[in-house]
Amino acid sequence: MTDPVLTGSLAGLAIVLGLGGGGALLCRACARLRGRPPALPRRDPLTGCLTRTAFTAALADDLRRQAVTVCVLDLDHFESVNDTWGHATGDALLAAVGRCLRERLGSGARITRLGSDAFWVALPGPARQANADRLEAARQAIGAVIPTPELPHVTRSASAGVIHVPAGTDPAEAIRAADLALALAKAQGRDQLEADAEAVHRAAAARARRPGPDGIRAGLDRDEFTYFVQPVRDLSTDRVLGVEALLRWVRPDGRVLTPDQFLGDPALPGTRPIRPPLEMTRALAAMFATLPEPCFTAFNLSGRVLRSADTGARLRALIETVDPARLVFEIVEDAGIEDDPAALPLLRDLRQAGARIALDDFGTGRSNLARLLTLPVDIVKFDRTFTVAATRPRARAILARQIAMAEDLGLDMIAEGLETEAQRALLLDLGLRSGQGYLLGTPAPATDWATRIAADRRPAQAAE
Ligand code: G
Ligand code: MN
Repeated sequence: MTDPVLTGSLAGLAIVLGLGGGGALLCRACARLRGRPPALPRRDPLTGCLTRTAFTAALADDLRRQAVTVCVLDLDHFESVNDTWGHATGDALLAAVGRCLRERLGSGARITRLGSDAFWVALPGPARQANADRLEAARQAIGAVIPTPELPHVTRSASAGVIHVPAGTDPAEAIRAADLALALAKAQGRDQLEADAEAVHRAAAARARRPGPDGIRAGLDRDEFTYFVQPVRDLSTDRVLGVEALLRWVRPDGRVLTPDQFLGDPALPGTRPIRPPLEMTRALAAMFATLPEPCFTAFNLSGRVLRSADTGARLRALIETVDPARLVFEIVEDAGIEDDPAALPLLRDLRQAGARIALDDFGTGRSNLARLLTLPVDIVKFDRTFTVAATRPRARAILARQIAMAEDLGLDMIAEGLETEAQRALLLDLGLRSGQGYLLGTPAPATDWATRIAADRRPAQAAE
């Protein structure tokens, strides 16, 4: 394809002369004859923006001389455009977005497109706030360039991360900071621009403190990851019905880290699922399935875990050795099962075998009524926010309706995050029978809880 916006005299000549690929070849040959390297395209043919090489060179040059506002902008849910409407439509849309950014930001702006739907923008100059305002105006204008009638159901928004850096900053470092700002904008719900340098600074510091992939791998090699469990109890009798397995990293210095401490925000890039060895998972579930009165073990299945290639084989191996009737799989909010062709059949198989599926954090985010339509579910776990809010009449009204609905659907229910006796009384009053939370037991090493539960049960059995 001939690039209509090639700069450089020889390539330009090829276009003027109407020469196609052969012309370009000819010109490259002329350039070699004249002892000059061929002119490289400086612009991306699709969007008219700078090529990445040209952008990087310009940014490095700007940063040698002055302060620069750097922005990483990403179209929200763009993958769905290519999937639904085809790549030609996706390309047209990107071209329109590129044009929009170039027009709005003017000739002083450096703009390049990365891979597919992300753009880097650099605005040289000291005017931090004015630059951020221009970027925000451009970001907001993007929605309007996406042709509405032709493309129904397309998200017309973009997220952006912005950082203002002084002269002398390493260009790669500036981009990294803008990327982090973008991750924050996405984590806060997309369709927004994040330019709070303080917030970016805090996120960068938190990330630096967090062990990286190498540290996590080393921890896995040293068997430092283990399961804690937290009991789920009958709210009236306190009988333990089962336990939820919670992954913990016990560091050599004795500190116990929770997944959000060692993985960070799941919305931030670079997090990956961590799974203890299958044998550990089996041993844990077997421990509780073989207590005097067996109880279930619930495992959390995040989207990342569900989408991992070997998860199906692991879970099928698990139900071969542990009675599936003693297993619960909790689907957490970001699970993205609808987007994964293997996940739904896997859940159906597990259920067919007798395991139960729970919807975790029910009532928040994407863990909602719509999911009951698409997923095979046996249990809903009401999010902690309902337990906390249960003192308020409005929250009680919402909860009462949800409980009635879950009853109609034949679902079991567990209330999460119980911390006070007052909450227990309110929830019992609403008809909830099972719960979990610090009031009923804190997460602790699995053997501690297995010992306690077994001890609680023996006298009761002896009395029978
Ligand atoms: O989303 P999920 O239910 O899987 O979250 C379990 C997490 O909730 C655990 O890490 C546990 O430490 C925490 N948790 C358990 N009980 C309580 C509670 O009563 N209050 C609060 N704030 N957190 C709890
Ligand atoms: Mn859970």
